[in-house]
Amino acid sequence: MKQMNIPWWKQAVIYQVYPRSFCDSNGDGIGDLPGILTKLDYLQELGIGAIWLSPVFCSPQDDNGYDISDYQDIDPIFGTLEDMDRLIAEAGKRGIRIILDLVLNHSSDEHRWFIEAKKSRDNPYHDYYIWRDGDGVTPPNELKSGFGGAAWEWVPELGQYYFHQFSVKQPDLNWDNPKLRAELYRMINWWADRGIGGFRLDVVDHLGKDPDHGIMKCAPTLHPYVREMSRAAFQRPGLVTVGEAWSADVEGAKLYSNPDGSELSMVFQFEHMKIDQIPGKEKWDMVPIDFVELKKIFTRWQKGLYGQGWNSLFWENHDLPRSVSRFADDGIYRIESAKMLAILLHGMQGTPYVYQGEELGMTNYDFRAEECRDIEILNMVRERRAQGYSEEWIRDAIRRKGRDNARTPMQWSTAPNAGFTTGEPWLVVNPNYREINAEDQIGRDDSVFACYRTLIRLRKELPVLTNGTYEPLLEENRQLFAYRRDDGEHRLLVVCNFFGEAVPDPLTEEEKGGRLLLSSYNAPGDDPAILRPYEARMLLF
Ligand code: TEU
Ligand code: CA
Repeated sequence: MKQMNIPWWKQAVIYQVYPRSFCDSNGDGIGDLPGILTKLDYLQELGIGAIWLSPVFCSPQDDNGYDISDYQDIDPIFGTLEDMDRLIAEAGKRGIRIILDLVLNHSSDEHRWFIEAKKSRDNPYHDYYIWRDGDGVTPPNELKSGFGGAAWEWVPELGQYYFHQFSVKQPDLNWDNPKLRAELYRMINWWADRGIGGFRLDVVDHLGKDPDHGIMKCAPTLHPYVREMSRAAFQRPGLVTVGEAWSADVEGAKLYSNPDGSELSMVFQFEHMKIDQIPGKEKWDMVPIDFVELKKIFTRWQKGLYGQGWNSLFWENHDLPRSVSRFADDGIYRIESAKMLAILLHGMQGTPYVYQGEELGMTNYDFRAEECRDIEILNMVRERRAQGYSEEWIRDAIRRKGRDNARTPMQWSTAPNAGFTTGEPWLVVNPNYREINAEDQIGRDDSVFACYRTLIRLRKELPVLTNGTYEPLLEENRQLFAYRRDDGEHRLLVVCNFFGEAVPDPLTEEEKGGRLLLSSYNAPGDDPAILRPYEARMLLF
């Protein structure tokens, strides 16, 4: 029942692979491309249309590959260019496209361009980066790096500072230099010619900036640059592009995802991900989730982009904690609540993304600080210790928000190290793999995996999921998340109990006559007018 004239990515679900933690083929403890190749059948069984691959380019791995030293080669820890070609081909045979993760805001300080740029002020590559004169004592201004400390690093040989929004090993590229931009577009086309199906653009909102005026992102140059890049590299049939934009609001997203195709296919926006954070503070400084506000955020995006843009839908990625631990219950209702989150999100309009292990209901891990590997966590620990925060506070912050929660190795089976590696894993394996693993879940129809598989299939079969309007229901209800979709032919009703207490269902009458497509429970309850803890229902009319 494929609809004509609709881009594939409006009916597909995209699966994010964090290569380091997915599957290790050679026992060095680090996941790699040959490892991914052995899991393509698993992904085909799940039904996904594309893999978004976190960076596998050459990199000193200061930020796990988000610091690239060669955009046109594969880091030896992950494999070779031939492995990538094989991955493209083998995935293609299974109807799966490969989406690469382009980090264009910055490169590694070990990139050839930066090594050249540092040699002298008149080196041809000098202007590929952002330099300001100085005295080595007072940086050009107060701007801070995202990973702690000043955003300016002194280079004594040049008598200049360079600008870096992330670590010192991630110098910002100078997007105001047309030569640099052209060089990046050439590189993107080189990958597209190799058969790459799309690109995820890291921190796309940072490409336009004005550091002299304290502006790190969304400068007036931003959208012109994105449009130029789109004209130069993205106008190929079927190519999907998704920008990561923490700053995006609905109006901004309409530009990025303009249906005229002038910029990108869609952006990741993070409003729902900032909901447990004190405004203006860091992600570690948390407030309880305002559930009614959470619903309003989804409504604003669903209605705001309807017909005027395109949403991406996600609960997780490699920077975020596990959704079942953050928004639901990773204890006794882990399975029901993981399914509830899935049904809730996958009933909406947009392209859903599943982050590896989310389809199994993988959970956060209670890290000791010494077990962490992420540069962001390590910086936070250093800073907060210096500020006198207690060890208990720090550990709790890591457990709730640390990026390594998402990066513990994929839990394949009950074999040692969850079947991820035969060696020593680069990051601790969550010991709950004995209970939570793919091998156990693939075969059963009551698993979280089975729920995701069904949702992915439904999206291909039911046009209302792709095209239907979105109408929020019970907006002020403090426990239920409910909405209706309608495409003129079918109606879809999604009703979710977002919490761990049973609650009367005010929509019982409305549900009559609908066909239950999917529920977070395997069997109906005694009283259909009661929604059990984390009970979710998706009905078709
Ligand atoms: O993340 C963008 C970003 O702004 C992060 O600092 C984000 O705020 C943080 O991870 C939330 O915990 C992207 C990548 O997704 C991330 O992995 C990289 O570290 C970062 O860019 C730098 O490339
Ligand atoms: Ca390996």
